[in-house]
Amino acid sequence: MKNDLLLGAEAIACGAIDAGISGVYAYPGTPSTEITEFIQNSPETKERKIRCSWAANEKTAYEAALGMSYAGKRSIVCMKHVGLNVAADAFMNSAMTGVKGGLVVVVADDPSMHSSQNEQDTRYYARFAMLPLIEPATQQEAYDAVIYALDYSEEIQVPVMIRIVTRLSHSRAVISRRPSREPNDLSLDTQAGKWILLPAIARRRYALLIEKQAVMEAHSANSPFFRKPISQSKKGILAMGISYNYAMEVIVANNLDIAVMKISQYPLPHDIVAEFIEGCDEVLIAEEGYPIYEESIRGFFGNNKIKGRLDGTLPRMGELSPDALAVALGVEYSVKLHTDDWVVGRPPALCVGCGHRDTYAALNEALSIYEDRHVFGDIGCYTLGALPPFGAIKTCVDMGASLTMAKGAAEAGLHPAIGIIGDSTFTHSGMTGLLDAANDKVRMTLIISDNSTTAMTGGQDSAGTNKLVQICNALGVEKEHIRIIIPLPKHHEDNVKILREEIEYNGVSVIIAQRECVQTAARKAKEAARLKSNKE
Ligand SMILES: Cc1ncc(C[n+]2csc(CCOP(=O)(O)OP(=O)(O)O)c2C)c(N)n1
Ligand code: SF4
Repeated sequence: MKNDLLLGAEAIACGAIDAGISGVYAYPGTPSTEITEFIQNSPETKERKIRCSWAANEKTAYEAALGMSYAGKRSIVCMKHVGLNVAADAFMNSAMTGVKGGLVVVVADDPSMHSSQNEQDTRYYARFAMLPLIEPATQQEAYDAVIYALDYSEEIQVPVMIRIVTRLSHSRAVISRRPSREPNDLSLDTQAGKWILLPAIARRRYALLIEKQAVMEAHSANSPFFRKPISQSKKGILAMGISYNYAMEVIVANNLDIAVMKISQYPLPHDIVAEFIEGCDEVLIAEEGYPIYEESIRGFFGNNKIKGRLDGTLPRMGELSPDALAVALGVEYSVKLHTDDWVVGRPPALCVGCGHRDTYAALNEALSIYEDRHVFGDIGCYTLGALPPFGAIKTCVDMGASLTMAKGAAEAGLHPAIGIIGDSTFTHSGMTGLLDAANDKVRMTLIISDNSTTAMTGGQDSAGTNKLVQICNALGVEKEHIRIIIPLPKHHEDNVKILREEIEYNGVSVIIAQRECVQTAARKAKEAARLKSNKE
């Protein structure tokens, strides 16, 4: 046993390494990014040649992990919650094909939306796909869960999900690590028809998935992450995942006599949950995320007995906390650090010297002669162009939506119709939209704000670096209407002129604003200096 002080995300990474994975597949997204970064930087990864580079998006990541599973080896695929929307087609259908080598899907949810557009709850997806999900409450459980889930996936022959949340992913605890397991050998899946989801086979596979539900529920009831109540109190809490810690913190601090049942594995083990609720007069359902199980439990046990997010006993949205649990239990408890007293809040802003600033300055001036100034934005550092001093974009919905929304608005009659997208977002979900726009010969302009990195999530490699001109041309944009500008103050007048020329072109034009992110450039320079001084 070896002890390490690790973030929850890093504990997941260590669990995967120690469980003998042959690959990690991922697209960055807070709060999941550190899982892959930890694996990329681990000495074991080099020694064992664990495959670990970033994928173009979550769907390509998921399918590649599925391919590794088909070949008999173990893999994990990691993403933030909204990434699962992108991978959903592959994910849902992989429940039907099943797996060979263990496949664990780690999804990091972001309740309270610290750095996300929504707070969707991944447990819905697991229930939708009828797959098992484990929701660790602590960093140690996160580590243990990956090892358990990879074994379980091979045993039951389906992908197993692990759901973590920001608070767990980004806080540290000491983890005991186990000795590493050897990776699986290459052994291709030869089971006839299993992977060919033609209707006749798919129907059989679906029947098999339904049959497995009882086995999965039995596993949940015997889960190593399940805790049965110690107290016999008639007042109960059904605590799921990390909410268990919040409940226990308040109970211990106030010396309360409450029966707490902890659930960390799904499908919900219905029988033991029903028995617990039947034995109580009142049960608080504490689940981090949507009131998914509260809703179904209310259906069985009625509104009088069940308390939770739906009746306002707990807040309807946002993260739970010991404070929220204390209010729900009617006791005094506060661990709030009054950070407002010593940390001055300030609105987020683009870094000084950032190329996106000069792109927006040029764009705003180029558009100043038009009456309708509607620029469709996207997700990345450049979304901050929505705020003062630029106020340059009107939308930010999901990755890739800038250009397809500009296309739709152009088709509705808007001119100029402009989308602005980052280089990583473009290769993640923008390319197919550009193909549509080129095929439909839409009058619109796409600006790719290319800083050669995925800056917003910490500067990971961007899949399209040095390939954007060829990609746009191959997708049908004419060479003369793919223009490169350098977003620097000294090129401002030229950039405004180029933007105006392309806005007036009656077809699809692309302007690539190309300048490396100053933070990534500084980091690379520091790393190069460090390597040089190591050599000397
Ligand atoms: C489906 C999905 N996956 C991942 C993310 C997290 N994320 C937001 S923007 C972004 C990419 C940013 O890179 P880029 O488009 O190059 O813009 P930059 O931040 O470099 O300006 C990522 C990974 C997300 N919001 N949605
Ligand atoms: S991290 Fe890079 S891209 Fe993001 S605001 Fe700073 S300089 Fe701009």
